[in-house]
Amino acid sequence: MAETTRCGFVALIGAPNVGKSTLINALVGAKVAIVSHKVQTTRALLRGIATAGDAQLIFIDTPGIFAPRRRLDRAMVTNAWTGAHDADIVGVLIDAKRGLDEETGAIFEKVRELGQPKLLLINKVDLVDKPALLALAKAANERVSFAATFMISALTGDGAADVKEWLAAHAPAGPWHYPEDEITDAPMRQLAAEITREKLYLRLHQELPYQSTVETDQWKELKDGSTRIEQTIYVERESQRKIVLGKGGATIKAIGAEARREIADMIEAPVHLFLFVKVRERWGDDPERYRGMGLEFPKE
Ligand SMILES: Nc1nc2c(ncn2[C@@H]2O[C@H](COP(=O)(O)OP(=O)(O)OP(=O)(O)O)[C@@H](O)[C@H]2O)c(=O)[nH]1
Ligand SMILES: [Mg+2]
Repeated sequence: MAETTRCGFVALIGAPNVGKSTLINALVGAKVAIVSHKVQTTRALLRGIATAGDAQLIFIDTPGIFAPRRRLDRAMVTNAWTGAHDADIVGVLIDAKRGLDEETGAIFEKVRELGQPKLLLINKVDLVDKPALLALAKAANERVSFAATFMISALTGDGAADVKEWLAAHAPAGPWHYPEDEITDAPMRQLAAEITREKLYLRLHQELPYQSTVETDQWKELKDGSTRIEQTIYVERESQRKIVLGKGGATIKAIGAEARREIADMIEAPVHLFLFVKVRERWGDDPERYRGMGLEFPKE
């Protein structure tokens, strides 16, 4: 068996918001990574696992790469490059509409130094005309030597099967790393916290810049088959806490209801979700919070 199987680690990297997490979900065929229209949604590395023929493909979702300013930014960007360095193949996503802007150019400079085969994935092709796409593919390939270029729409799933097929053919030979039916390596507690963070982002994208984080504090399977989950949403200021709670607690209630529904779907059991909101000034400088997110705490 081991002689015929293949197994490849594929990191997906790119600027914030280009659609890396959306693509992971399309490739895996299930939602494993949270997605939002805000930049810097993904924080830690998350693996989504797919199979294609005799190949197991382990996709690594990474935080968007940008010029970091704050401590949390630095942790995220370092994390993204770590994901790229550890992979067998690197998929570089660009946003077809944004094209080769300065941020993408800076990423290309560093991508060039990576030794692994690199794939160019031009995403969001549903938003642009074909001639523009061809020009973009040409310009990108002049700057980095990509092993192949794919035009895809992670949102509609267009082109995802071709990407998978290419990766399956180019993954190194070897035994599978995960059981056949596994779709992610992230623990349920972490996925559940991410789901709540996604609902928070989707509901409060204007009011709440991304200074919030969610942790699962308690996870208890009850005798009646339901699961009791307690989570804490950390914000940095009292004013943000008020926003998350909303008038008469309406906002937190709505976030809780949406998160509860999705978590229940994921674990296929009824869920009682209790959300708490705590102000933790400068949680972005608190090592304890980084552990919860699966990030290294940068010294400065
Ligand atoms: N029109 C269109 N929108 C897309 C496509 N792929 C992703 N998006 C949207 O782009 C936004 C960002 O998607 P994400 O998957 O969260 O992007 P990301 O690269 O993981 O972002 P970060 O984690 O913040 O770095 C979301 O609103 C997606 O719905 C696509 O193919 N077409
Ligand atoms: Mg993401």
